[in-house]
Amino acid sequence: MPNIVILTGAGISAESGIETFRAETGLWAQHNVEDVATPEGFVRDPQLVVNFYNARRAHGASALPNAAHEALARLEAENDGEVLIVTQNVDDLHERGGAQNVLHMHGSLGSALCASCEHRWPAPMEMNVGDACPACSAPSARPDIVWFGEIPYQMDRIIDALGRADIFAAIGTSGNVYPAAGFVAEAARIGAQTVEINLEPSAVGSQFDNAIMGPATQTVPAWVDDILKGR
Ligand code: BJW
Repeated sequence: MPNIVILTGAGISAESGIETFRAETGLWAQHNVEDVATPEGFVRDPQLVVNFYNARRAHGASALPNAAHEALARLEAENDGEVLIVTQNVDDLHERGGAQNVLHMHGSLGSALCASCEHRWPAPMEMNVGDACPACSAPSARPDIVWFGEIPYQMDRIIDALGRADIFAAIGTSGNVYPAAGFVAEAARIGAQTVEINLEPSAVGSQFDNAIMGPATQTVPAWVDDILKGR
């Protein structure tokens, strides 16, 4: 009955039709990251940023969870030990695939955040610049997304779970963004078995004990089967 922490990235949602960031034709090839994913970019041109996330919210709503999301939900339901899914993704495909214990360390498209009082509420499909906060009425709504230079959410809970993990798996993430890219080192330090599941080795691939290469919709269900059979 292993305790398992799973870190997921954009690659797990790629086969659901959601673009990754760093692929040749990915989101960062189409948009300047400084403009759309930093607090400074939001101050400079809030309309550009709100439009960027409105488009991704609409696209995400029409995507469906795939076999990899569903396999992780099955692992969560059937494993005797704890399973925590830490996702860097801002879509809700883990939840719609049936998972319940999901932590969105980089925020969620489905949530709005008040930049004045930090109140959160469900984001409308189309946010507008200057939307009023329902708690304090300030015209300070922003997408509830962790941009570069901001502190990822629930780090204490993540570090605590890593400290109890017997297995750490990173699925579909390029290992370019910290602190998530540092989780493998932290898990290895406390003696967890580590596995990378990806199309190709990530930037931190050499730090994992094992690697499973291939599309997530094939590799993740097979890996979950092996874990549940105790292999
Ligand atoms: C498939 C597949 C298939 C494809 N099957 N696989 C240490 C050193 C240097 C810099 C830093 C450092 N620590 C912090 C920093 C600064 C910075 C950082 O990391 N910069 C780097 C660029 C160097 N980090 C931050 O600013 C973070 N904050 C921070 O560190 O605060 C300080 C602090 C931390 C902790 C405690 C106290 C203080 C915040 C980072 C915020 C990241 N935000 C973004 C955008 C917002 C979300 C959004 O708009 O969606 O988050 S950036 C973007 O990258 C997004 C992603 O979540 C994130 C990771 O990308 P991901 O998921 O890995 O996607 P890709 O595209 O890179 O990779 C896809 C992978 O899938 C590839 O490997 C493919 O092979 C694979 N794949 N198809 C399987 N079918």
